[in-house]
Amino acid sequence: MNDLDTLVESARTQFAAASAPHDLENAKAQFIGKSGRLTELMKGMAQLSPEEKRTRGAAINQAKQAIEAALNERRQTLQDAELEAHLKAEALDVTLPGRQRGRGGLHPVTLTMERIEGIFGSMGFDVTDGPEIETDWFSFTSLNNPPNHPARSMQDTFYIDGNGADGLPLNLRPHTSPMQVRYAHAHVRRYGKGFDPRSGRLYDGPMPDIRVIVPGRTYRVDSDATHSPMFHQCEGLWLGENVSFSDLKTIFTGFCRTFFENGDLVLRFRPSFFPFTEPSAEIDIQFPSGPLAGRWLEVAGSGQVHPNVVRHMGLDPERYIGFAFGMGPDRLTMLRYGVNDLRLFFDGDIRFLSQFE
Ligand code: 2U9
Repeated sequence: MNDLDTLVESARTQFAAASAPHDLENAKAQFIGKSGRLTELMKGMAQLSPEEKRTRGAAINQAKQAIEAALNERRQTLQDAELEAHLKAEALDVTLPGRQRGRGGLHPVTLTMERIEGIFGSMGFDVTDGPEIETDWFSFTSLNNPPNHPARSMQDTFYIDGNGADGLPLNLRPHTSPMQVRYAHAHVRRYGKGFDPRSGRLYDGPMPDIRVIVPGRTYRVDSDATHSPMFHQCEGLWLGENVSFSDLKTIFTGFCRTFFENGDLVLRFRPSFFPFTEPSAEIDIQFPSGPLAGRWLEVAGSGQVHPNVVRHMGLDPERYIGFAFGMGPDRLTMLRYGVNDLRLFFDGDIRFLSQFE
């Protein structure tokens, strides 16, 4: 074996001994590279004759190729081993169930709103919603709210910078009543004094009753375990030529019994006061059995629409009469599910909310 064969053999042995890529690169430097043994041998050719240089050069080149081949082969082996170990370490259990996308659910208050809409919808009520930023006229004046009433104060109502078309500050609606006035205006324009395209004449015939509920977000300066600055309301209105307080009792009793799925539920209409209704009544319910049995629970306010409010809708209060009511879907949700802190609905804690899906 000549010196070159020995060198190649030595390289092969050392490469085989390298068990990690960086060991292999260190071993490589001993043979190929600036101060490697092959480079030393090349330098040693300086003294040889041209004939000897050719033969020796070819032999060294051959040795170099053999060493490089051994190096690449070992590199590949180590790479394969590394990949193999990697794959083994992160072995996938293909029999595990896939990661599922979490199924969303409706918020408990949304469920209540949809329930209310369904029940009143089945009784012939239209469902509508409108702006949450309102003018002074729609939120207060049209609803017969006197100029210095505390509900209009900054302690009770949120105001917005800048003024509405009436030059007065805009407010975050403290109830959904403004939308009922807006709805009534549209209804009156459409049926009351509208243009009849067939006859070309102004239409002043009988007007279908206004029958609508307005569920939505409302705002008041108030915050504790039972009040949130943003809360929900659902108000209702039925106005026509012959709508009485007893219709209110029938409608609202039917609603409560359906909502709470209890046909024996008892209602009490307790005299009260609101600027927009006269007479007015607070509505209480009583469960004959169950955890809340025997207690009177307030669920809504109601009353016969005040003549001034009827006039502000563009209708003659001598001809049109009806009732309105207002309730809090947040409170109805608390009663239905037995929740005692309103804030739980608005904290966004999925552990609480997912119970209602
Ligand atoms: C028009 C005329 C009258 C709606 C009414 C109430 C009584 C009422 C509140 C009770 C507590 C809502 O849940 S609550 O915040 N509402 O007591 N609301 S009568 O009266 C109207 C509405 C619109 C045009």
